[in-house]
Amino acid sequence: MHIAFRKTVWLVAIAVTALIASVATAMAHPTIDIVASNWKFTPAKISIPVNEPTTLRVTSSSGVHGLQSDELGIAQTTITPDKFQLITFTPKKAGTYVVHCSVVCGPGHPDMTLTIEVTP
Ligand SMILES: [Cu+2]
Repeated sequence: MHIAFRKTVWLVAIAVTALIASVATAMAHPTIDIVASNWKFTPAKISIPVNEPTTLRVTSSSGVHGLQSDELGIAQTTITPDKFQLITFTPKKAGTYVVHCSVVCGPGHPDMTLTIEVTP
């Protein structure tokens, strides 16, 4: 009886610790929503920490666009309307990266950028 009670307390303690750890992880790495449209990314600028995995959830509200960055380790991703895609990468170096839309999408394409600030 006494041993069973101690075992229960121990298991509850482990469960609470695991819950706190998973909540802390989720808070430290929130998924960032990015909406591409003709011809901008919204938000146009994001800030993320260096050396930590970051996940972007991208979609388009108008037109077909894309994201790609060798420097940041973002593989070519074509962004299409009504489809949500997850892009996970880990920036290795702090700095400000101006990532251009990687799909020729029309007259506003040359100026369509997403600025990613990687903080130390
Ligand atoms: Cu474009």
